[in-house]
Amino acid sequence: VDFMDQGKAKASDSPARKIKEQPLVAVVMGSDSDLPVLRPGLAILDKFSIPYTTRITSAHRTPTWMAEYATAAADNGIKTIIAAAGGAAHLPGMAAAHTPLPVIGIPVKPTIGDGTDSLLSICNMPKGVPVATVSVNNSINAALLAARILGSSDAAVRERVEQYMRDSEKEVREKDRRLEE
Ligand code: RP5
Repeated sequence: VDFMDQGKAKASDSPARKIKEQPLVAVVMGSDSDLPVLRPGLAILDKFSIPYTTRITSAHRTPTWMAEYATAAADNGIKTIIAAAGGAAHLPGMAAAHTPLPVIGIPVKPTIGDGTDSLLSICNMPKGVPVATVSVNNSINAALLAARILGSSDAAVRERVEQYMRDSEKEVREKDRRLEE
């Protein structure tokens, strides 16, 4: 799969790029069919200049590889894991079971149903193994949450989060102003 090991990805279907710097976020997915859902979030990580890597680590089809990857992530310099999966959606929870790093789960809407099953699979973790869960297909919030986690100890990233918040406020205020026109 040509996007594996890329250091950056664009919201559009871009060709693979080699990692140029130490990735801080690992974006793992159960299948390459999850990638379109992830692209808006990857675009946020790009916008914030947060280095990341994307990997397919299926909890079902590649269980040993999935466990090895999550287990080694912290020692490999990863600070936060974003894990996307649909349907039974075990990947975020299984990743969290193998790492002390914060794991953010993205429920992916499967071909059957509205994604509620993915959402419940990910957020209903038994106590002791937390997964921070965003709404169905919401890779943007997953990326923003990863940025906030990194920003708590990185002033440059925190400033980009604050700028994003200012920009969002400005955009909504502008829309509000236009309603009067
Ligand atoms: C999950 O099953 C993946 O995360 C994906 O969302 C879903 C379907 O995978 P494919 O059958 O499209 O590979 O493991």
